[in-house]
Amino acid sequence: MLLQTEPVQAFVALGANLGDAAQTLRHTLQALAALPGSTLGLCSPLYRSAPVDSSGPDYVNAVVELFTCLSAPDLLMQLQKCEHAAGRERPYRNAPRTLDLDLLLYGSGRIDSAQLTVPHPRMHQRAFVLLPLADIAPERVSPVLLAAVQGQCLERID
Ligand code: A4P
Ligand code: MG
Repeated sequence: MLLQTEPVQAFVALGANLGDAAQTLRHTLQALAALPGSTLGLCSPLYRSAPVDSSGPDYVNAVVELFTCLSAPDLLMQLQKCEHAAGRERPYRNAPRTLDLDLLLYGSGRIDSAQLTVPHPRMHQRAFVLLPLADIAPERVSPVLLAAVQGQCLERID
C-alpha cells in the first residue's frame, strides 16, 4: 500500500439491515477514522428506509466524508475489510447485509475499472444515498437529483 502525499476528499456510503444496524454503523465510523493515512470528516445523521431492490428488515444508512491518502483501489480494499470484519456475507446479489460500504466519490475523479466504478453507478437513483450526502456536502448533490428521489420514504433516526 502506497500512501499519496496529498489527501483526497472521498465520500463513503454506509448501509446495513442485519443485526444491530445502527450500532454497526456507529462502530464503523471508528474503523474508518482509523484507516491508514485517513481522517474522518463530516458524518451525516442515520436514516432508516425500506429495502430498495433488496429484502429483509429496514436498512439504516449514512454517508461520511473521509480525507484519505489511500489510492481509490486501496481504499476499496480497506472498505471491504471493514465489511468482512462486520460479518458481511454475499449469498446472492442485493442480499440483506450486516454492512455495505460503497465508495461514492473520490475527489472529482472518475474511475471505471473491473473492481471499481466512481462515482458509484446507482447513487443518483437513491434517496438513502443522496439525502445524507446532501446533509454533509450539499454542493455535490444538485436540486434536480434531490427532486427526482423525493418520493422515496426515508426516516431520520438520530
Ligand atoms: N464496486 C464497483 N464500484 C464500487 C464502488 N464505487 N464502491 C464493486 C464499492 N464497491 C464497488 O459489491 C460488488 C462489487 O462492486 C465489489 O466487489 C466491488 O469490486 P458488493 O458490496 O459485494 O455487492 P452489492 O452490495 O450487491 O453491490 P452494491 O453496489 O453495494 O449494491 P447497491 O446497488 O449499492 O445496492 N436499500 C436500502 N434502503 N438501503 C441500502 O443501503 N443497499 C442496496 C445495495 C440495495 N438496497 C438498499 C440498500
Ligand atoms: Mg457494496
